[in-house]
Amino acid sequence: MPHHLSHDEADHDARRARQWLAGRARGAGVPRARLLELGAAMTALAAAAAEREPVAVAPQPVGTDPGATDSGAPGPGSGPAADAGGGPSGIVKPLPAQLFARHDTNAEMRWEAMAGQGYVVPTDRFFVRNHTHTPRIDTGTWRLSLFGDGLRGAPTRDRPVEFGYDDLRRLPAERVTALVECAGNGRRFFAGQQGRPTPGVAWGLGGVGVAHWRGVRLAEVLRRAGLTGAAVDVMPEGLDPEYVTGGVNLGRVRRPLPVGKALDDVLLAYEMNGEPLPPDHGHPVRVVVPGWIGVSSIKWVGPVEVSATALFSPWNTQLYRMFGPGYPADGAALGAQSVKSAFELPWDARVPAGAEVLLRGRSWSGAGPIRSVQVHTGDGGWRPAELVTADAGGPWQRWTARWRPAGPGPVTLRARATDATGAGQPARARHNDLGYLFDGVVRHPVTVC
Ligand SMILES: Nc1nc2c(c(=O)[nH]1)N[C@H]1C(S)=C(S)[C@@H](COP(=O)(O)O)O[C@H]1N2
Ligand SMILES: [Mo]
Repeated sequence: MPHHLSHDEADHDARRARQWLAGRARGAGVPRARLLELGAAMTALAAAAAEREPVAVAPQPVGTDPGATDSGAPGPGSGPAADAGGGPSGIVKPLPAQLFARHDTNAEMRWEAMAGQGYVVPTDRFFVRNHTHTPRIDTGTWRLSLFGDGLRGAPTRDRPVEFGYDDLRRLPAERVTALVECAGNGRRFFAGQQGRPTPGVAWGLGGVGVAHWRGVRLAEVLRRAGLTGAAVDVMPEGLDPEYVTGGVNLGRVRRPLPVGKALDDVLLAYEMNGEPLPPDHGHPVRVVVPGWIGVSSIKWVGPVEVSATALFSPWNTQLYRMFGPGYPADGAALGAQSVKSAFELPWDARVPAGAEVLLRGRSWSGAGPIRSVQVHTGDGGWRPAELVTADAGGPWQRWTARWRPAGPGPVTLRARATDATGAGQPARARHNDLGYLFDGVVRHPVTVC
């Protein structure tokens, strides 16, 4: 399960941004002036959120995604208590409170739901990140439609090269174990630990999961569709509803990939953990882009543009970029996911005094395998955790640490990891206005009793 890092997303995005600003590319989706206004609106929302929100780490945070309200989804206030029936989230699978924390149209995995589980996250507890809602798509009428001037004969969006579901299933299949993580995972700790709330879904650490994916390589399909040497970018687009945020319709969820990455390790997945892809995770087919931020892995993929010129979408220009003090006015590209560590324990877990307990957790990084993990149990400083050797080189790393809590009372547990590139976890994450890529050490409260 090696990491694939042959194409650096940050470099790609920075280069594309320069071309876009120089007016050499097309298709940003939203006029530049409008994007700047939208940026100002989001900054204003961040400021409003900062005034409104008390600085607290609650077991069930309420989402503050400004977009969810505009897109017809339930707004703030429709927390777990208000819509416990299942419908309003727009998510199809059951969301029992012991497995998920709900944030409007999204569902966060509770880390205690991974206690006693194996390497992958079972599908019933895999997090769901939906900009709008899960669409129901019939495999019989579904088509993957490729078009653009990077393909032989330059097929158009109206007359694309099509593949049906059965066509894809007849092509050579591949299996990959890959991690999908939202770039906003850990966002609520910018508020809860650092006193600076940001807009966006208020994820704890559960906006991440690892699954076995099976499907056909995007490379295989691109070649059969007539890929030419002129192709530069490939942009898959979802069939879920258009996303409206801040009063702007950003269109369907889509994000370009450089053709090099598209030909390398990107999968068109039709199975997750050995079953047909379930509705919430992209049925019938989704893109899986190993090593890249979650939004690259487009669910319910339909159209795929293959272009001889650079492509842009709001998801790589105005959203999913680092903005704020210390970043360029046009934002900085998001690279690989940051290093994170989580205990497989409830928030505010109760732990018996006097007996030895085995703490379990996982650490991961988008930039490479985890090399070492340390834990801190409130007494005696940092010490090494024991790594599960079978996981070496994989997309995440399980670990354990023995602990004999002394007396009754509150304790703060901490874990921090270092990846193969040497990247670690600072005590405090560097701030950015939209709250991406939190990498700080999370302070996990437990009570010894
Ligand atoms: N079509 C479409 N694809 C999408 C999204 C979406 O809302 N629509 N969300 C993206 C984001 S932001 C993430 S983090 C991942 C989440 O995948 P999951 O819901 O299967 O966990 O899907 C990505 N693909
Ligand atoms: Mo995401």
